[in-house]
This record gives sequence, structure tokens and C-alpha cells, in this order.
Amino acid sequence: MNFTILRFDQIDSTNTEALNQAKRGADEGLCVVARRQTAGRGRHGRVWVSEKDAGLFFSVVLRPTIETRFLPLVTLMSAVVVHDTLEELYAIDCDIKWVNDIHIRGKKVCGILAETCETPKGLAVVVGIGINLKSSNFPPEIAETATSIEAETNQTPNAEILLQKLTFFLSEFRDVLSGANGAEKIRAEWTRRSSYAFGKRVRVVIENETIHGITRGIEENGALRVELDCGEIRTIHAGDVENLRTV
Ligand code: BT5
Repeated sequence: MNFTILRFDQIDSTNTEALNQAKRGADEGLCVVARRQTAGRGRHGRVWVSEKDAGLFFSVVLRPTIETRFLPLVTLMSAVVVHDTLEELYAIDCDIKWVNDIHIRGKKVCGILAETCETPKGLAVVVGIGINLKSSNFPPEIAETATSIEAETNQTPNAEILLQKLTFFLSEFRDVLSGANGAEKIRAEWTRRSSYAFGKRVRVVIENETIHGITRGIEENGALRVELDCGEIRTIHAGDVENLRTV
């Protein structure tokens, strides 16, 4: 995959810009990077804190050639990419919290937001990744739950080197996902790196319902299986998973 990088000092959201570019026909590999986002977003309209130079904020246009039912695996693939990048560059031991968070010692260092749109060239998926470089500007609402590469390693990461490695792994794992048995391979890669895949006691908040149970692996499309205390297996497609304790 060839990357074309569009840089902004400030933008509302790199995902919004990448989606607009995709709708105008941008090729796979278009990558929007910003030093600051004024309307960085997470899932369900949540805010992604994006202070100037405090994080790497970028979004890549993908045009995956996979079956539609496997599209949710793009998020899992991206989590594997971030996991391996942090491990290789900084020797950070991180965990993937289903489905889109990268954690270090239980704190969130990165969030991933994959969004799709119809374009003249077919369906595009925009993968947005926010990684905290520094923690100094965290507002109180995330100060306890968030961390940064700097806080974990005592070194100030170089955003360019980080972006280079991320795009390298993104290209590699994109090819894995699109290749033979790609979906199965990405599920296996994700499962190997996430403590949430099996045997984790979790609380899941789904719209106005909260369930408790133990994780029992992921479905074909990446949905999480949770065994309730009564023995029933529930499949979680969207929702927030909160770790209660490991069993
Ligand atoms: C996510 O949503 O974690 C996806 C975040 C994706 C951000 C990237 S940045 C580049 C691209 N452009 C965008 O506009 N977005 C993408 P979610 O799972 O809904 O988590 C959001 C929650 O994470 C918030 O409600 C906060 O609790 C917490 N949070 C917000 N900013 C954070 C930060 N910088 N570090 C750690 N946690 C944060």
C-alpha cells in the first residue's frame, strides 16, 4: 500500500477529513495527520482529547477487498498494528481491550475509530487512530484513566518515526486481512495479543442494559462472546466492556 500524507496544523477531525477525501475518490493509503483536533471524536459521539502535539492523530483511507460481514475486523486489525508498533519501537507491553482500546497497565494510551462511507470507487473504511505522546495536558476527566508513551517510557516519542512504523504494520496487516483466510488470521493475531479474548470477568454496558460475565472468545466478525453467570452466551457487537477482574 502506498501512503500519501496530508498534514494539518489544526483540523476538526482527521476522520471527517479522510471520509470527505474518500467520498471525493481518494485512493487507499491517503493519510490525514493533524497536530491538533478541535472536534476529535470517539465512538457514540464521545470526545477524543486532542491537544496540540500531545498525541499523534491520524486517519487512513482503506478500500478493503473483504466480505462486508468481516468489516468490523478492520478495527481489530488496527489494534494489532498499534500493539506491535508500541512493542517494537518502545518495548511497551500493552493489552488490547475489546474492541478499540490499547491499554498500558490498565490505562488507555490509544483509541481507534473505524468508520465507513460509500464512495464512487465503492465502500471505503477510514481508520482513525489517536495515540497519546505526552500526558501533561490531560483534562481532569481522563487524567486517571489515560496514559501516554512518554509517561510509560520516560522518553519523548518522535511522532514521525511512530507514524512510519504504524503505516508499515498497517500495510502488512491489511494484506493479511485481504489475503487467504485473512479474517481467521486477524482474529488469531488479535486473540494472541488481548487479555480480553478469554476468561476475563467483564461488565458490559449496552445501551440501557448492563451485563456481567466471562469472555469466551470472539465470533467470526470480531464480536465478543460473553458467558453470563446463568450460563447463557451473549454476543456483544457494540457496547462498552469494562474489566471487573481477571478470573
Ligand atoms: C475511541 O473512542 O477510543 C476512539 C478514538 C479515536 C480517536 C482518533 S484521533 C484521529 C481520528 N480522528 C478522530 O476524530 N478520531 C480518531 P471511545 O472508545 O468512544 O473512547 C472515547 C473515550 O476515551 C472518551 O469518552 C474518554 O473517556 C476517553 N478519552 C478521550 N480522549 C482520550 C485520550 N486522549 N486518551 C485517553 N482516553 C481518552
